[in-house]
Amino acid sequence: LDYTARPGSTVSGHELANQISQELRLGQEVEPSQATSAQVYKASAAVVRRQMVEAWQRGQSQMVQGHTRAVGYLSAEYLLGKQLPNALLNTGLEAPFQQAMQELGFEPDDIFAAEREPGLGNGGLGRLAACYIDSLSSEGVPAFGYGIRYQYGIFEQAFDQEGRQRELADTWLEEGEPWGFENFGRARRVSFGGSVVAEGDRRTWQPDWAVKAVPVDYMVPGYASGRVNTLRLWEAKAYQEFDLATFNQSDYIGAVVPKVKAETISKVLYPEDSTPQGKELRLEQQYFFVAASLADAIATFYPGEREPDLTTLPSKICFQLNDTHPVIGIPELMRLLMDEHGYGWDEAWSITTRVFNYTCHTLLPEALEEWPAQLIAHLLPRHWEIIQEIDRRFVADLQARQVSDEQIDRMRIVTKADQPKVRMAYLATVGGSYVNGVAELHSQLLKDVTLKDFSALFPEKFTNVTNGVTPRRFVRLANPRLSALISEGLGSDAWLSDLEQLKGLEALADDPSFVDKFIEVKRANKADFVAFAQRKYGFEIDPDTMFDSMIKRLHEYKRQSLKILAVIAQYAAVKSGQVDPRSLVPRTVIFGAKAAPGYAMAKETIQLINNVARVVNNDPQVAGALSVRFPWNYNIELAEHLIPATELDEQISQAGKEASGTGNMKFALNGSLTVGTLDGANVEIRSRVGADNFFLFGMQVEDVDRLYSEGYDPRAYYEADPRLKAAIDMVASGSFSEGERSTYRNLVEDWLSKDYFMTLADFSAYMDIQSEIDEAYRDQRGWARKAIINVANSGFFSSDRAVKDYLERIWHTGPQE
Ligand code: 26V
Repeated sequence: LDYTARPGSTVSGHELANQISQELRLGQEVEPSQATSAQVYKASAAVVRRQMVEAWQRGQSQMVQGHTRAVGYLSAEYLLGKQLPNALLNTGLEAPFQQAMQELGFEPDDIFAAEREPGLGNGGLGRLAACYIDSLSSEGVPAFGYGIRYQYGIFEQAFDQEGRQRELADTWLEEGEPWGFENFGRARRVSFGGSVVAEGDRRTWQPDWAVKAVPVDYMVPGYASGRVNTLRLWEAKAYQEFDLATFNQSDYIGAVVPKVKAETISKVLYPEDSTPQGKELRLEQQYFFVAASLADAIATFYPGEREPDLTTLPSKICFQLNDTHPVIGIPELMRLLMDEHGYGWDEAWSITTRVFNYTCHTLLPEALEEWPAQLIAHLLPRHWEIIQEIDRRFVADLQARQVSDEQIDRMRIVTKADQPKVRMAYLATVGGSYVNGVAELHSQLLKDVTLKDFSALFPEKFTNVTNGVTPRRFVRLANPRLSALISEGLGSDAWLSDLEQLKGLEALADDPSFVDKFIEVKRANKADFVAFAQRKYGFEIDPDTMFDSMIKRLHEYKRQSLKILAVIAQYAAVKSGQVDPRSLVPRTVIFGAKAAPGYAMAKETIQLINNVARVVNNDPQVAGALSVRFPWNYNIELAEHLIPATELDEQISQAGKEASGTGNMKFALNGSLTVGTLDGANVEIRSRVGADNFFLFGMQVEDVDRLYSEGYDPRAYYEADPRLKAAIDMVASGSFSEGERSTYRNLVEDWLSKDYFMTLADFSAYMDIQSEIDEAYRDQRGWARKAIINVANSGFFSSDRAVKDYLERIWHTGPQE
């Protein structure tokens, strides 16, 4: 055992128990025998955190003194999930903790349950950031995660009596939180507004208001790597928290107005995950965390230097822009270099373009951020000047390359219009070294469609890094039974830091005793989920049904509609007597999804799913054959319970719309089979696990393009497939709204007249593949064999591999030397 690789593993269970007791007595003034789970959790977190401090400090000083380029991951979102189990695993303290809890008389699961998960992200993009900082530490790379410490994370979802979504504030900080360390000594001033004044040939920004950015530092322990990096999340504070003069005039509210205004910046995560809405506060959030982070990185690598040689910055650190949200960092670094450090444009530009790289996470044109120039000019006048200059020089460069005026207009960073806009994706492409998509297909479509003009002129900038997920959280912690079986099958647990080793399981797919054990693991995981769902949601789920899950944000392109229409069609076929329910493979169809609060169509879909569940689950005619469950408030905790129990995973987006997907990877690694379209990373999963072990259906990108250009008429599909007609008619006639025909009017109208994502066109193929799936499932050992082959061939989808790809292709750095 390499003890330095596991900072806590020299500690015995007894010592750990003593430390936790001490922390309870001295830190919380409670006798261990009297302590609540919440108190034990808090004390345990403090003790575990202390175990990491030494490795953390060692890593920090090696980074600053060493010559290994660090990575600064700039992301507006980190969807972390619970910290305690992960910290215990990565530090080697799992077993001592079990012993300590036994000694103190507590159940570890009760202690874990006391933690509120930090939901500081919307979905895939935020969870990816969390996986990448885990892998960066696990690979021993000096790195920072930079972001915002939202006081309220992604909203808590509830359903009302009618099955509609209600949003409640996520009060994760309500009782404090033991992991973050408020590092007041590293606070930075972040300014806004005002104007630009010329002094000779220098232009400087005279802002008119500012907030204090205070970092809250989280340790990010690597898995058995001995490295602990920092996730630095900024919180906004007022410089003058309280105006005594105003208070003394009895204006008690007025006295705290500046405090409220400043703190608003880090108050809440925007819950939209696809359609940016040009909100001033959101731009303030973006600039706030990026400006603080850049200044912090410079202060870290040039400590105490008044006139640092920033031409060396690219050898110290590079910044990854996680989507366009932090792209304002490009003009901000230009401003710092020119206005604060006296560099000329060319030198500043050379540094800037070598420091930044950009990852695009979408293909939906409406999801690409464009800020009204007026808003930028008002909030960040100096940045607006710099952006215009970047644009002017870029256009001149294009002209020099003989690019046509028409193409130049398509490529401008600042659009030519009465109300010009700044296209952040273009600014990122021009202002950095590399642009990458998040799966092969997505990167190809970026080059061919979304950023076509750019890739034609600057092909060397474009690359792909297929997403990955951390096997520690999503296999080892979420699925201990499967993990033990994998380690048994492979003869060691080395796969946890080298996931391609899973390949060794492939031979065991033909070993009957291994297959039996695999089936037993899934059965036990299903039983656990049944108990969890009973406890948490009051659901009565039959474990002897196929668990068929679709968990992801609710979005039209992801096509939860397709799934629910197929369920309704099946139900309608039973009701009309066409199908004998006893002939069906019994299924529990499980949805998890949050809709953006302003997304009407998505909310109507949620309401429909809930009401289909109500009707179907209460109909004795389908009892035992079909049920629909919609556990509310889908989050990391629910994912960790549901994924290991799932047998069929739904990845059914319209081809060419899902950039990658990462749920698909988590499911395959946990031994579910996928039903999916050729979209995002599904393509790569299928090619690795083999066509026989993946349920492919539906149109491909070329079919979709052709159908758009021919003119798509959804009604023709409705008329052509009686199963589809029956399903839509059932919705329209009020079967899921107690006879009220208007409840789902928008949905029905959209299906029949627009259906932009071609749900109806893929319906028949989807129904047909579901029958094939039923047939495959009847052969339980054959199904298990396919699932084992999925696990064995999904090692590629580790975030460790993804991070290594970034290191090699984009960051050009590696582990701390
Ligand atoms: C956009 C916006 C717009 C303004 C409001 C807040 C907000 C937050 C996020 C986004 C970007 C959404 C893009 C996104 O989440 N993409 C997902 O990224 C995953 C990780 O790469 C990928 O697996 C999914 O396919 C992709 O949809």
